Amino acid sequence: MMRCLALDIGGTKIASAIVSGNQVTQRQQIHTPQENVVEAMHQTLAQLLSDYAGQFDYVAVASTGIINKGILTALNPKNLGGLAYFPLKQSISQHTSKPVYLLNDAQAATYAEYQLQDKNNLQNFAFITVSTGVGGGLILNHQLLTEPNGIAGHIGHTVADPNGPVCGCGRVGCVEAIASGRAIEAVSKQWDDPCDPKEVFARFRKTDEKATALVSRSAKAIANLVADLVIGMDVQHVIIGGSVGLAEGYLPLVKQYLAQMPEIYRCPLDAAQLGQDAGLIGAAAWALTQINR
Ligand code: ADP
Ligand code: BMX
Ligand code: ZN
Repeated sequence: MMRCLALDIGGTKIASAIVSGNQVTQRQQIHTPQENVVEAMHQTLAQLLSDYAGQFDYVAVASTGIINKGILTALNPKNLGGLAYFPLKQSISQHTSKPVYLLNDAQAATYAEYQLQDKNNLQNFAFITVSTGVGGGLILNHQLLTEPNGIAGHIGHTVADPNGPVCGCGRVGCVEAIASGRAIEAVSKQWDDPCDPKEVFARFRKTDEKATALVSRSAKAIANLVADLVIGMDVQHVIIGGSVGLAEGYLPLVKQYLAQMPEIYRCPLDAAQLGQDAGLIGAAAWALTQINR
């Protein structure tokens, strides 16, 4: 069995592990650098490659940002401490002679979760991560969309409210500017009793009014995004991941908002079965399809 060094680079955390099939071992998790990001990212990757030296046959990276030809271009640089451009493949290849494969983090998670579905009866499928940002991946006609520019699936940057806040990507009112962990934090840190998103959810579960309104605003935007996927692309099933998406009480609320829409806009909605490992497992598995191409 081929051993993969899998990395999942998010706006908040970087997970790493050795993945063989669906077996995840030696998992580590560190914070994503937020300052001096270019230098810190090179150093972090160098450290990870040395930590796992000699234990893998190939490297697979799931990363936040638009991943095209080995380059990371942030759509929303604010999610990466201002990092807008990073030569991800080159940075890693300096430290290993093994092949390196890269794709977007949400695309990777999409691929992993799709493998667990009844694929013959599921033509169009999507995954949404509600995390630092809001990411997504699309399977259309059984195929994960990654070509031609790595952009497909960046559905967090469709518009939820044209009168909403300016998104870090420069557009006004993106889903990400309303629903993401960062969007929740932007509001909750301004409260008289400020708190982080984790605490917002704790208060929401105790039915605090402000917290409930903030979580509901996020869940409503995600429900509308699901409806748009169904009506725009005949998506048949959507999976939700990310620390906000998987937070207790969140998915039921999204389902509740979706249930209020006309039936044609609805589809089954579930939590990521692989939880926080979807990106790692998906990157490892997708890379194999590239090796055998
Ligand atoms: P990444 O974006 O790096 O993939 P996560 O999926 O963990 O990482 O998402 C990070 C975001 O989720 C942050 O905005 C953080 O505040 C928020 N978050 C982390 N833990 C929780 C939690 N238990 N409940 C709700 N939100 C959380
Ligand atoms: C942003 C964008 C996507 C990413 C999504 C979720 C950047 C840096 N990232 O929309 O590429 O998939 O966030 O990323 O522009 P995460 O960091 O929340 O996991
Ligand atoms: Zn945006």
